[in-house]
Amino acid sequence: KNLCAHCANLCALRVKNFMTTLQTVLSGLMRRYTERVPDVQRIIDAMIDADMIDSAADIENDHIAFRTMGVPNLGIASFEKIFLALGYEKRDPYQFVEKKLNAWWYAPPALDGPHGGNLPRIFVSELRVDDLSTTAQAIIHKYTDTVTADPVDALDLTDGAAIDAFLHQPLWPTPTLADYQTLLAESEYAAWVIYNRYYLNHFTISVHNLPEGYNRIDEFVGFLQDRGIRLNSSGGVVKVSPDGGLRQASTVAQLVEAEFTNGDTQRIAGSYVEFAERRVLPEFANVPSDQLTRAHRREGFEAGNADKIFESTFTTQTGR
Ligand code: OOG
Ligand code: NI
Repeated sequence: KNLCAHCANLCALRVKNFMTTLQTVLSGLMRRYTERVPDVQRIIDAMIDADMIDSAADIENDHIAFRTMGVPNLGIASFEKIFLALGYEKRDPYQFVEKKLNAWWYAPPALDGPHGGNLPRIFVSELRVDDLSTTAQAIIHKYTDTVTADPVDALDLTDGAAIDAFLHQPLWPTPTLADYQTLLAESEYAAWVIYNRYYLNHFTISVHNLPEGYNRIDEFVGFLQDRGIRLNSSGGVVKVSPDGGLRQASTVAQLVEAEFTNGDTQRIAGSYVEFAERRVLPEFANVPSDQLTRAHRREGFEAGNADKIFESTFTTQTGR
């Protein structure tokens, strides 16, 4: 499916088409996300001000994340088709029993060229709707049952503008404030998705590629705190994988003025920003620093870290 229809290979033409489509999708996501999350520009400006980068283009986006409802026609099974068609590869699953979530991560196409090697990974999670109370399930289905066929099947996945429009369109009717609040009391994640849908949940600054003095997560977190950026404290500000190789932190989600049905409005959690340091694997400890690539660093994700990062949008963090 990812191969060229003409030559049956991942040829230069096919790669070029992936890149064009992907760049359209990624820039559409980042544009709307930057508008919605003032911390994004604040952090970029602070990084420029500290001479870490010349512009936003110097930031490597480690990964982006999306949330979905695990119901027929939606969920990971539907959402992943978009990025699989653009050359992404499905990697490892993760489970979050307490939060009733499943997740997978996807590796970007290993395309040669100036940008291909450093496209963001993708982390997609879904709510295990069947595991919620019957009340919460009924609320979710009231909205999601309006989706009667997999909407991704109707999309032209070679058309970046069409994918961009799809990701930012309301897939189901706007919820009532009462339904939002009932969901929030049982599952913060459910409430987030019923309102925010496929809005980009976060992008992630690769800390290890920043200049010396900022390229360790503790240094970068100190910099953010000095500049007054509020960080998720769940499980400690810096989350460290058991192997020590993946170190992550995130902001507390910023509030957006949500408009519910009947003109009700409320400030609710929107999206946040994440920071990741991927350490060089022990077997590559002797590789000179100017020759290090992604292949030399800790890959993938870590369930224990992710479990706490999810809480960046929870009222336990936003209400601190
Ligand atoms: C995703 C939380 C997990 C990571 O990098 O492990 C995560 C979410 O909040 O939807 O981002
Ligand atoms: Ni993340």
